[in-house]
Amino acid sequence: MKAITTFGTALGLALGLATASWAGGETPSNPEAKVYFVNLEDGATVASPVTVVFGLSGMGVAPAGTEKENTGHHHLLIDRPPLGQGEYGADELSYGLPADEHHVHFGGGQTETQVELTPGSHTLQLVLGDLGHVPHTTPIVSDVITITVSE
Ligand SMILES: [Cu+2]
Repeated sequence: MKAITTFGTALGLALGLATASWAGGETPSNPEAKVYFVNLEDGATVASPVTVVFGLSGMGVAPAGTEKENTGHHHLLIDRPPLGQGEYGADELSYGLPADEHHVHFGGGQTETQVELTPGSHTLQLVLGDLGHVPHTTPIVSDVITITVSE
């Protein structure tokens, strides 16, 4: 993932494509599709580990690497700007999401997880990625929610 991202960044700079636009990668989505948090609401107070259940309508879940129309796998963005924003926002839309503590991939096709979060306020966002971890065009993203983890 790191290698792909680095290559993508270099390519983007070389071609002068580092412009921010609300487009994703080469894989088309169903623009009507929705990804959402099933069990968490914006403003909720929860205990860690936090169970997060991913909802998807209008498209299907498939493991990473699966070439099948109208499918993707879930990614959980933790404590970072909304998809497409921030320093690498344009790159991640075109070249894919990194894998680190702020970007958790569910390439096995999982539809829920448990995350350990420190007490305090955290933001979460769900993003569907294609077989190569790149957001679709149109990107399928949830609202960013803010939750509070109790002591
Ligand atoms: Cu991924």
